[in-house]
This record gives sequence, C-alpha cells and structure tokens, in this order.
Amino acid sequence: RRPMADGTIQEVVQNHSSRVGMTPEDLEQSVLEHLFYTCGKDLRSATPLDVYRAISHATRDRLVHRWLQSKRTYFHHEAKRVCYLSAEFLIGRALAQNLLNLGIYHLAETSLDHRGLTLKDILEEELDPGLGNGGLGRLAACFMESLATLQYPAYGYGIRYEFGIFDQEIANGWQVERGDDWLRRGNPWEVPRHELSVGVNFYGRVEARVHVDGTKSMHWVDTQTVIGVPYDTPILGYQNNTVNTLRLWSAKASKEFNFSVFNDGDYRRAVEEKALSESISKVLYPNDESAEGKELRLKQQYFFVACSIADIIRRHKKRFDTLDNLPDQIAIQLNDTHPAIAVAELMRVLIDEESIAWEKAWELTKAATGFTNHTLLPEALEKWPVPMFERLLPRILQIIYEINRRFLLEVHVKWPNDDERKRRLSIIEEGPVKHVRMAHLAVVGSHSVNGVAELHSELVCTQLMPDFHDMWPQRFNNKTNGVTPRRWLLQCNPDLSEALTERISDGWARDLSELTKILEYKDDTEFRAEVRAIKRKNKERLAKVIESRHGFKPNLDSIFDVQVKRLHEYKRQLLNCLHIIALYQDMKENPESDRAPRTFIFGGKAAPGYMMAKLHIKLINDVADIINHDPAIRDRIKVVFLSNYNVSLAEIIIPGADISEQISMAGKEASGTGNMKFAMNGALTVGTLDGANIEIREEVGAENFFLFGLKADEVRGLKGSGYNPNHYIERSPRLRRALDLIASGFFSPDDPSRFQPVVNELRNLDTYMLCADFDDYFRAQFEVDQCYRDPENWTSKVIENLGNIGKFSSDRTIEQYCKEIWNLTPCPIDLTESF
Ligand code: Z15
Repeated sequence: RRPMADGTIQEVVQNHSSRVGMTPEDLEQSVLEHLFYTCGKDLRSATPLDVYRAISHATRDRLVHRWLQSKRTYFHHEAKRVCYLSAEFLIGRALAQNLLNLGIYHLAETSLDHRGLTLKDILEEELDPGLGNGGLGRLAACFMESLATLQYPAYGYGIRYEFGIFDQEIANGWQVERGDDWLRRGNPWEVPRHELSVGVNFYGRVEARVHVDGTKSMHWVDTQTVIGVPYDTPILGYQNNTVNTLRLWSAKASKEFNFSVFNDGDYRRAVEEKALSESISKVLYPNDESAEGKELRLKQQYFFVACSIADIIRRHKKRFDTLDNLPDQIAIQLNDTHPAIAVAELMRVLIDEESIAWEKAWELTKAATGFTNHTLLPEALEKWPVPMFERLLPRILQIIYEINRRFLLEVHVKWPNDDERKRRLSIIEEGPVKHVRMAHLAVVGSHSVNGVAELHSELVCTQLMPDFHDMWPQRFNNKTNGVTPRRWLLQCNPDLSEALTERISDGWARDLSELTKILEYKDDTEFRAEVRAIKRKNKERLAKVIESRHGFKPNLDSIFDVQVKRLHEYKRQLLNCLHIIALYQDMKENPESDRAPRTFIFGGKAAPGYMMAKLHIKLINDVADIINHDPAIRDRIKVVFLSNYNVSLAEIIIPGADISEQISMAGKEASGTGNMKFAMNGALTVGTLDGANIEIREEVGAENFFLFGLKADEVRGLKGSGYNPNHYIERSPRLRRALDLIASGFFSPDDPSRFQPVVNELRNLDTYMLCADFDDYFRAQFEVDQCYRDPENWTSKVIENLGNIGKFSSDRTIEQYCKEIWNLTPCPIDLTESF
C-alpha cells in the first residue's frame, strides 16, 4: 500500500476514486459504504432517512476536493473575495441542487433505481432549512449560488439558528405556529470548525488608558464572553469546480460558565447563564419587514458580525502582514441594516486591536463596505435605544458616537449652520430616548448604497434618504434583483427545462439571456402544445398536493391563480380576497355569467405578532369555506390557503401557476423576487407598477402583462391631498357590496363581527389604498379571463414571458455587483493544479 505522503488533493482523490468517482458504479458503491459506515445499516434495514443520509454524504464527498481546492486557489492567487453578511440565508433543500450542479442527478436516479429506490421520494426526506423569513433571505441564497456558478470567491456569513422560521399550521382557519426543529435529524451538509471559534464580548465598560508617550487607548473590560462556533456549508457552482463557503455561527457558552461552584445556587445560576448565552443563536426572529427592538436581536446581530469580522481579519493576516490592502482583498456587503454594526466593529478591531489610526481605519472600512437597502417601509428601519446599546456594547456605542461627530462636522462644512439638516442626517435620533439609526450608520460607513430595483433605488434617493443623496449622490446605485435559474427553473421545472434544452440547447442554465432563442418557436404548434402540456402536468402535481391536504382535487382546466408570499398589508392579499368575493357575488347574481373557472391559491406566513395579517389568513380561509361549499358556484371558484409556504413548497406551487399575483401598493414592494420565478415558469403576471414588476413588464412587453392600479407618484399625490376610501367605495357598487358582505358576518356566522377590524380599516383609513385600486384590478382580472379562453393567445403570452425573462437571473445581478461595487474578477478552479 502506498502511504499518503502529504495528503494532497490529487493524491487523496487518486486513492479514493470510489468516493469521488462519477460513474454509476462509483456512486452506488459510495452510497452503500455510507449506509454501512455512516448510518450503521445495510440496504435491507435502511429506512428512507438512512438512504437520504447516505446519498447526501456520497454527494458531499464529491464536493470536498473541489471545496479544498477552491480555498487553496483563492489563497494562492490572493483573489479578492466578497463576504456577504446576512442575518438570513433561506437556502432550501440541498440534495437535488447539489446533484444537479454536479451533473449527476440522472445518474443518482438510476443508481437508486437499481436498488428499487426512487430519488424523488428520497429527496422528500430532507428537512427544508428555513433560515430566513422571505425575499431577503432567499435573495442571499440565490446570490451564493450565482457567485459559485460564476466562479467568484465568496463567503456567506450568518447565523446557524437552531430554530428557523416557524412551521405554520392552519387550525380552524387560524394560523398556529410551531417550532421548526430543523436539525433534529442531523444535517449532513454542515461541517463544524471548532478550531476557528471566536470569542465575542458583551456588557462590561470602557477604560481609557494614557500611556507614557501621551497616547490614549481604549479597553473594553469586565465583559461577558460568548463563543461563536462556525459551521460551514459548501455552495457548489453549476457544473464547475467552484465550491464556496456559507459560514454560519452558533453560540456556545465560554469556559467562564464552567467555573467551579461553591453551592447549589451558584451551580444552578451557572447553568442558567450558560443557557442564556447559548440562546443567542437559538431562533430566527419571524418578523419580515418590521423591526423588533429586542435586546436579544441586537445580540444576534453583533454576535454574527463580530465573529465574521474576526474571521475576515484572521484570514487576511494569515496571508499578509499588513491590513493596508484589506479593501483590495475583501468586499463586505451588508444585506440590509441587520449587519450594519459591522461598520463600527471593523473600526473597533482596526483601532483597538490593530492599533491603526482613526483616519486610516475609516478609509479602510469605507472602501471595504457596501450596503444594500431592501425596503422603504418605516416600520422596517432598525433603530436601537441608546441606553440598551450602551449597556450591551459600550465600546461600540463610543465608536458610533465618534463616527457621528466626524460625520456631522463634514455636514457642517458643507452646509454651515443648518442644524435641521444635521438633525435629519445624524446617526443618533434625538428624542425622549435617543436611538441609533442603523441605516444611517450603514450609509455613512459604505462606499456604495444600492436599492434592489430601478423604482426602489430611485425612491431611496428621493424619498427615503434625500439628505444623504444630496451629500453623496455618487454613492447611490441600483442593482435589480434576480433569482437563480438553476433552482427556479432547472430544478423545479424539469419538463419545461427539457423542452427548452431540446430546442435551444442547454446554455440557458448558465446564461439565461439565451432564452430569447425560444422566441423563434413562438408560432411552432408542436412547441406551443408542449408548453401547455407541461403546464398541465405541473398543475396536476400541484393539484395532488392540494388534494392530499384539502380533500378535493382542483379542476385542471381552471385558471390556477396564485399569490404566495409573506402576509403583509402592503402586499394586499386582501385585495385578491375582495376580488374573489366580488366574483362570487357576480356569479350568484348572474348564474349564467360565462366566466372561466378559477382556483385561487394562497400561501404565506404572518409574523406571529401581526394580528391584522393573521386575521387576513382567517378571512381567506373563511371565504374559502363558504365558496368551496356553495353548490350554486359548482366548481367555478375554489379557494385554497396552502399552509406552511416555504422554499420546497414554492418549488411545487410556482411551476403550476397560470397567474402570478404581484399586487402590492405601488412604491411599497422594493423589488419582489417571486414575480420573477413565476414568469420564468410560464405564468402571466397581474401586477401593479411596483418594484421589479416595472422592469419585468418592460422586458416581456406591456401586451403580455396584466397591469392595473395607481403608480407610485399617484399614490404619493393622493396621500398628500388627503385620501378618502369612501370616495371610491361610493363609486364602486361591486366594492361596496363585497365590503357589506364581509361586514354582515356572512363568512363568519359563528362570530359575525370577526372581520369588523378588516372592514373598518378599509372604510376609515385604507392605508394601502385597496379601494382606489379595486375597480381597475377587477377589470384586469376580467381581461385575464377573456384571454384564458383563447389558449393560443395565452400561450403566445407565456412564451413571450419566458423568452424575455433572462434579465432576472441572479447571475446578471451578481455580475453587476462584482463589476460596479465589489471589483471582483472570476477565479476558476483547476483540480489538477497543485500548490
Ligand atoms: C425582506 O424580505 C425584504 C425587505 C426587508 O427589508 C426585509 Cl427586513 C425582509 C424583501 C423585500 O420586501 C422584497 O421586495 C425584495 O424583493 C427582497 O427583500 C429582496 O431584496
């Protein structure tokens, strides 16, 4: 036997061809070995879970040498890398995606088939990691996949929550939350790196020390330390050798908590405090776009940011003996304000630990950092009470005050004696209690600030931060969101993928702009029939899920009209619901009315404390109950609320949709990304001119998009001149009738006043202007109906959508970030290169 001299990748791989080989025999052998050695089972006693674990390990084995080689290559070539800091990474299941990106999906299918197993079933054994709330977390996951596919060096940094977004159940129409214990079956994809653990300080006080040479240094003392343990997940590029790292931090009590104890009480307190410090990474906050000012949340943010910055600095110092070149080596991107404290933490490390002068440290920090804003909603803008901040992070607060002092001096020089402007710009909000404005900190500490769609970026400049835009107009830019076509087309819609590849070859999965080639087949009757057949098959797959959960199978000839996204008033699920009620009333009044049958499908979670959103869920379910059982309606309208909408359910729902509901009040949805996924899967959009809808419509053509509603500037104008919903209610008999029906208790006979808060809000305030948009929405939906009756016309529009959706690949987005913000160049991985 040849001894392993130095364990190089090439050597190990040579000696373990069965572990990394790509033949069906290699893979089968590998799975059997893992069943045996990893699960302690043979094939006869193996459960589906065992098989899932075994094949996942076999798949992971095939990533390891690519992973190591990627790290070595980046190190050796001193490649600049991006560190994407995000409190959320909504990555979804890994097995199918890794098999596809490795190019062995079909091989795995056949290998299992040989043993009488079905890959599709085995894939269902994987629990869906829900380490995010919605769009923002899913965007981070798409970005990680695109970065690897485009061969850019990238690290994702976040939190390894023990409990992800709650599991949603619907009980008697109400949302009920259950803890998401996603690690209960183990996680074959993560690798702990105990040796890279980091200590993070909290509480304590700051001591100034004056040295003999007259210089002063600051010392954060008497702190409580929590240990961050990194868990790494490999992120593989599409059919290449790049494997990047998603590094998630888990909180562990430091040794201090294991001190010797003198009595029972001390012992109990010690154990309690240990649990308390480990609670930092316990659970994801389930609020999407509403900031919860809880101390534990601030702890989470500082915890993962401090770990990540320490990790970045450690790695840099391993390669270089200076930090002067830090911005040439790393780009730090802040995914919203959740990691904005990184600006102050990097300053603290550079100044307190690396003894770099303030001016130099500031220059490095700004050059390294970029900030992405994802929302204009005032309730989402994070602010921390200064007293809380000071207790928890006294040294960080000091640094923020110094950043602010110097910043306001700069403002003063530019606009002398403009105190009002200083008050508006200050990182510290004045008031009965002062607050730290995290968005201000992020803008001041970054060289780039971007929004996530054209309209949104425009509104960031003109509405959200006009004073900052005045000060540094060049700092502001747009990066329209995108989604990865590998998960959101190749993986979730294999039949459509195959139909595309057959006609235009497989380049589209790497370069989605190649989809334009399919436009040549627009009038090809065979292709058009195939597109319809594929949609029908995907509807069938979705219908089976509905049947298994709701006990009836929707009519496959009905329009599958889908709105899946977080429940939020600005997203206006209620407008959709009002349309359903109006349609119902129309049909009751005029039973012969000849309208296309529809299946309305909803899905989405409400933040547990968001009472109005939870009431909307109940309303949708109560409306479903009445309409679904009304014999007069027969099967012309069905309404379904699918519980526990998550990434894996999205992969079934989206390909089965005919209509994509993107109906937020204009100016409120920063971008939206579901809108892109639906269009990519052959659904037509009913939408407002909001977020990326505007750009989608521009790309696919106005005639292939069902537009309605006020524009953002009209919304603003109307708000400014005193909006009164009654003006619209009086003029719309349909709307009035629908509201009256809800108010009458028709949908809630067991509690007739249940929906009074919903009706009152609409009649008195209507914050999101449903009433103003209702009639136009109804009109757009009528057009949908007319259009659906003409399948050829409908199919034309579907193909126009598909062929023109290329812009919305996250590959395009990432290329723009790399060129315009991060200054990254690709660094391909050559497995034969040895260093
Ligand atoms: C979130 O999911 C989004 C914005 C936020 O500020 C928070 Cl806290 C969560 C969403 C936007 O609502 C959505 O429009 C956008 O497409 C997505 O971020 C990704 O940018």
